[in-house]
Amino acid sequence: MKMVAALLGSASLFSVLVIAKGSIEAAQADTAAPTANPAAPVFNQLDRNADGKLSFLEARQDARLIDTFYRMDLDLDGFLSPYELGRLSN
Ligand SMILES: [Ca+2]
Ligand SMILES: [Ca+2]
Repeated sequence: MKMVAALLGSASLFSVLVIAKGSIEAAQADTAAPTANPAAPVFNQLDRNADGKLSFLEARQDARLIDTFYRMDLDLDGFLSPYELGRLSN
C-alpha cells in the first residue's frame, strides 16, 4: 500500500512539473510573439534560428517575401521584424 502511495505521489509531482514547464513555454512564446500581430504564426515558422528577426535566407521560404523583402525592411537593418512582416497583409 505504501508503494502505491509513493507511485501516486511521484505521478502527481510529475504532472506538476509538466504543467509548470508548459506554463514557462507559454510565457516565453508570449514574449516572442505578440498576440495582436496576425503575422506572428508565420513569422515564428519562418524564423528558423528563433532570434526574433527574419534574414533574407529565412524569409525566402515564403515566395511572397522574395520580391518584397527589402521593401518591407522599413528600418533597413537587413532583417524583417514581426512588425515589418505584419505589414504584408495590408
Ligand atoms: Ca532569424
Ligand atoms: Ca528591419
